[in-house]
Amino acid sequence: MKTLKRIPLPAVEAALAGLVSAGVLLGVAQLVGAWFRALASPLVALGAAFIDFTPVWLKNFAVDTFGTADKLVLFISMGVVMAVLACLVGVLAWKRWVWGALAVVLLGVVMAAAVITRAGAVPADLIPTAVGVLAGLISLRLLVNRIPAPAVAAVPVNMTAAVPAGAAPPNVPAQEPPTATDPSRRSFFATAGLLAAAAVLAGAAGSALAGARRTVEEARRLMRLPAAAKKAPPLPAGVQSTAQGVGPYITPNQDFYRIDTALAVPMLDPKTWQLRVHGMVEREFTMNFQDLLDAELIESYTTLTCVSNVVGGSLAGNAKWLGYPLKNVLSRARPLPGADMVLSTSSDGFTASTPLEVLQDGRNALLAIGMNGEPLPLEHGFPVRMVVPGLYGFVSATKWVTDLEVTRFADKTAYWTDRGWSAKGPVKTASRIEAPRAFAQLQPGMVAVGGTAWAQHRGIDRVQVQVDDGAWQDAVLAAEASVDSWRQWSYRWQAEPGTHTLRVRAWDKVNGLQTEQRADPIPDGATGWHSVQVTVQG
Ligand SMILES: Nc1nc2c(c(=O)[nH]1)N[C@H]1C(S)=C(S)[C@@H](COP(=O)(O)O)O[C@H]1N2
Ligand SMILES: [Mo]
Repeated sequence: MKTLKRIPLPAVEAALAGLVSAGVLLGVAQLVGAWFRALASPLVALGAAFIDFTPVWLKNFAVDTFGTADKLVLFISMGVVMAVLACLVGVLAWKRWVWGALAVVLLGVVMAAAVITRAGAVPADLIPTAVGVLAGLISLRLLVNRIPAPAVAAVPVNMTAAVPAGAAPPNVPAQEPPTATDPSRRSFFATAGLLAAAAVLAGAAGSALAGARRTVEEARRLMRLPAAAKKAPPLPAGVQSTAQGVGPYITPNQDFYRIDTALAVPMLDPKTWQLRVHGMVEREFTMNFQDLLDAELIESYTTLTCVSNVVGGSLAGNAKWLGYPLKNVLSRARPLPGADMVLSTSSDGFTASTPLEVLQDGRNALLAIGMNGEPLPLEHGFPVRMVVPGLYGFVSATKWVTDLEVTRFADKTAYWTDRGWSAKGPVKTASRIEAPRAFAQLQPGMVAVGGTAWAQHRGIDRVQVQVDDGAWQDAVLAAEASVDSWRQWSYRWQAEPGTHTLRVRAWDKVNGLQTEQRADPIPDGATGWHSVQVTVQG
């Protein structure tokens, strides 16, 4: 009988291991990539690079032959090339794990190159590929380990008969080529099936997430904000400290601190966004985004602060907000007597408890849709968030807000209150030195000292600086845009050689001098005077 050359089953399994692991690599990368731009997904970047590298004659051939299906054909050929490579890597890894692993890393480097050479790529775009390669390696290892030893199946069937009778002990039964139902192979196929399913799920979830992100990003890009019915008064000249090194009076959106509990930024389409207003009110109602666009919007300069900010810390930012007064939302709902709190909830379940009275006392408490002339960035609550001057963010600044319940502090508690923070969170008066930086090395002579102080909704009316144990000196206050936003200051210091401590303290217009007593952020905000140490060269 003629010897039929058969591919040994373990080699088929090894190729399958390679295929499945390639799927795991790409699926995981696709899922992680949902948190990055589209071109950070190795599959998308490879596709783009594939198109760039296709020779013109082949492109023309593809267009001539396949017409508008040319891209599809290109991608299918790319898929075939990748599948073949994946099978080869699988076999390689089965023969010699180190070579297989090296081949995966090498292919990972090729994918990384495709990602990083795309226009506008940043190093962080490599994270999806890196995580994907790691997942692919683990998958490959798991599968290769489950392929039974090659010796058994590598022997062609008809060769068994050719082995001299005495070569095998007589009690060894004739060896059957293993089949897929062989119990020793079940573990391999079960693992391969599980991993393949996981890869498909990860890839599908990643694509869906990325798709939602692109829909929402597109909606944001196309959004035109209406003009404010009541504009913020123009910024007075001189709101900026004259000292170099002090941050900008208006914090650019991309530099604005971000604090939230969201693992993935919620993706809310303004077309379907709704705000439910209910609870202890005479009239419950729901409003949509168009209602907000059509309403009389106002602008305000309001500084936002996080309760977790330490003395001298950077968890504060100042922006021009555009939004609809929460006072108007509430007057439409008509709160019932006894209500003293509005519990706001975001689409991802975060809650904040805001005193009702603060939302009704006439300050610029907003359902904000604009931040520094743009729609809210996705990370800062797109399409709608709350902004309330004078309260820390954790009790007032709910991003991606979708629900307002009028209730009582006695009946409901909010996210951070349940975790040991206070139920109410009025901002504490704070001041910080931003220039010079701590541990700066300075030249003797005139040094421009400067920074920021805030006491939202009360306003800052005095800032003083102390050098070592000297007398407190008045700093020069920058212009005040509103009592709801921070106030910068500057101070000219004649620096003499040596190591010095600079200290700052501020007064607000209602409570006077900020307290010197040090307190930790938990449960209701840090207090204490900020100081920095600097060295003046001799
Ligand atoms: N949905 C949601 N909104 C939220 C939070 C959150 O975790 N989830 N954190 C709050 C806290 S603690 C602060 S300090 C501010 C920060 O807003 P920002 O990230 O725009 O600076 O958002 C508030 N709004
Ligand atoms: Mo916060």
